[in-house]
Amino acid sequence: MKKAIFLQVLTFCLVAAGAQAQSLTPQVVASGGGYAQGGGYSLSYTIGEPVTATLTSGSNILTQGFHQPDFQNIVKLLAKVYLEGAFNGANMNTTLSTLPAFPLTQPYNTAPWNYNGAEGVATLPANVVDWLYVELRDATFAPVAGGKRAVFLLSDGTLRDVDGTPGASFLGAVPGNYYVIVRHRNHLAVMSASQVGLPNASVYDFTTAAAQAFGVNQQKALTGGVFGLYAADFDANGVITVADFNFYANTGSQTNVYNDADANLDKQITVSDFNLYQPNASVIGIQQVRY
Ligand SMILES: [Ca+2]
Ligand SMILES: [Ca+2]
Repeated sequence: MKKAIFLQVLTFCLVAAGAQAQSLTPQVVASGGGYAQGGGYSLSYTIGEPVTATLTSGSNILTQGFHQPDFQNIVKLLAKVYLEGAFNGANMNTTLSTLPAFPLTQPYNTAPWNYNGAEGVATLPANVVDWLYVELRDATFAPVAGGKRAVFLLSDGTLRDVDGTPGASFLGAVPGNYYVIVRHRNHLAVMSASQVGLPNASVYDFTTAAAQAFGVNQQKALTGGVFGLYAADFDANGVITVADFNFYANTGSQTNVYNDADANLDKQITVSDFNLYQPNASVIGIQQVRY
């Protein structure tokens, strides 16, 4: 009897290859088998076990027995975004993630997102700015199966999945061309200017130009010639209006909190957050990102 303890390693390697993953650890009785590792890949095999499926992705081929029964496509997105509120001229502040109350599970399970994903971690990775909620849309901007994922935003603007790998891991999505929507709790959401072929080997970089986001005036020019999401869409409905001011005003001053009224993500709700709202009032997100 050979325990399939290699599965986690196998999962990691195949995710890195933009292929498949699963998470079961069942056992199987087989007449023989083995395990090998090298070059960033691991392989296990059993002899005498019926093959139940053959999976391919790019140049990777995997035949699957019944002790590896639950493979699921993972499509990887690599992207980079800045949040105006957290941006410090070079990268983004990670002040918020020093809070004891910083959530270890994704916070987009409330209105307006109502995303019920189970993304969470036991301990935060390094350099976390906050959680993001990322969506894939098809050519008609419609949601796609498996096209929702909450991930960490790191100080350099890159994404970090809760599975420990760079980027966002869309479980159950299929490789293809997608518009990518990036949402944050209190910044104006953006969508990629064009469809992005996923999995992507090079990062889709929203920060290099306003026009990396779909539509006119959907990103703000930041210090240093880079661009980021507009701060202070406090109610995250895709437009920055007096309703956002009211959200801020009704929340009132607070310290050491994880709260949507904290536009600059410094754990405090102060006039600094209003000062981010004021110049951004009346910025309107494209239809695809509005709730
Ligand atoms: Ca709003
Ligand atoms: Ca603040």
